[in-house]
Amino acid sequence: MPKANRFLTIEGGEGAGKTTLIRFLTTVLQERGVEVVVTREPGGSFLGEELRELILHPKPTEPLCKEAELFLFLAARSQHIETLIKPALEADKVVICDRFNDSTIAYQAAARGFDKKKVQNLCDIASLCLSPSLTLYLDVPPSIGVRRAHRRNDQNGDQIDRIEQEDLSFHEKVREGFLELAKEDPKRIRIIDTTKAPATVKRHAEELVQEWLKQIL
Ligand code: T5A
Repeated sequence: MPKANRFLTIEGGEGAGKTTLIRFLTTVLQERGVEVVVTREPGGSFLGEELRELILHPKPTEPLCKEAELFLFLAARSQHIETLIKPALEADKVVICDRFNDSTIAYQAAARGFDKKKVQNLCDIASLCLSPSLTLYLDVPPSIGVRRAHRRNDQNGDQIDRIEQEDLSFHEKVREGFLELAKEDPKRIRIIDTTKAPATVKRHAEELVQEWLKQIL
């Protein structure tokens, strides 16, 4: 496994602003002459994108049980690492990944109710023990984030996905799960308040990433 110090993950609940921020950070890094690979979970490989569709927009004929959901996320991750993340890190590129193991802990353990330690052990297996050296957790109350995600879907003509459809209490548990992870590992997981104006969010994220670049380049 390559050194993972160039591996950056962006985490958050629904509509937290991950996509928006990743676009901005990619530009910041490229302007510094850094080669960047941007990817997402579930997804990032052929199998991962197929699994994404099955997980987020399954055929209505058969509800997806939570155990199958957990293992599909993990399967997508292993394939993603083998085919895209590992080769990019080995080529000394910076990899920015939209979601990774922390999402599985927040969604499948904290919100779906699986035992956290067991899910962490499964994540270690699925991710070949690869861990990011910096994670930006974008924090927003679900009442705001879900509204933003719905508005964006309406504007883009996108369908609301299976997990976005969960009720607010589910998304509150996801948020608590992320905040607990950030408390446990404050050096790696940095919290950014995305109720703030986009310019403020970008400035905070850029400061953290510039600091990180000093350590990894
Ligand atoms: N999942 C994933 C699991 O359950 N387990 C796992 O292990 C993994 C890997 C993936 C789903 O799968 C689940 C989690 C998810 O439910 P996704 O597409 O990655 O789906 O997740 P979403 O949260 O749905 O991501 P979105 O793409 O919908 O939201 P983003 O990217 O966080 O938000 P973004 O940037 O599109 O912004 C949303 C809207 O808000 C505006 C933007 O312009 C946009 O319109 N916005 C702001 N508005 C005001 N102030 C700000 N600061 C703003 N920042 C952005």
